[in-house]
Amino acid sequence: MSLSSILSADAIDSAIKDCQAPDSFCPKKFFQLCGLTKKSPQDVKRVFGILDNDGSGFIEEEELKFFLQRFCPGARVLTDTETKAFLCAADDDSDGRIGADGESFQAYLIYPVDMQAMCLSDPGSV
Ligand SMILES: [Ca+2]
Repeated sequence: MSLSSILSADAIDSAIKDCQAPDSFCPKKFFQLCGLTKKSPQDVKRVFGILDNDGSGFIEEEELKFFLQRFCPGARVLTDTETKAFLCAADDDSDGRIGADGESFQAYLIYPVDMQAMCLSDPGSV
């Protein structure tokens, strides 16, 4: 199981390219660009499972850091600022990780609330 069996390579590519500059990563935009927001809840759950590299049922800070590399092995790691903003945005019970069972992950993807405000300042708006 890999992300490329769920998402198209082209979409992943454009999502990765969009956030190549450090601190330009916006999770909501990334999920839109890579096509995940159009996927079924089952597919979103599968993606969650891939991002949860150690199978703990949660996406921890350390796993979030390598988030982009799960999509594309040559991608950069997220900066501390990006990791913390991502975590903060999707961690709805403030336990320092995203989970369980992909619920807050899905809620974040499908029903984003005030996510624009959570996005890091966008230096070169695309
Ligand atoms: Ca984990």
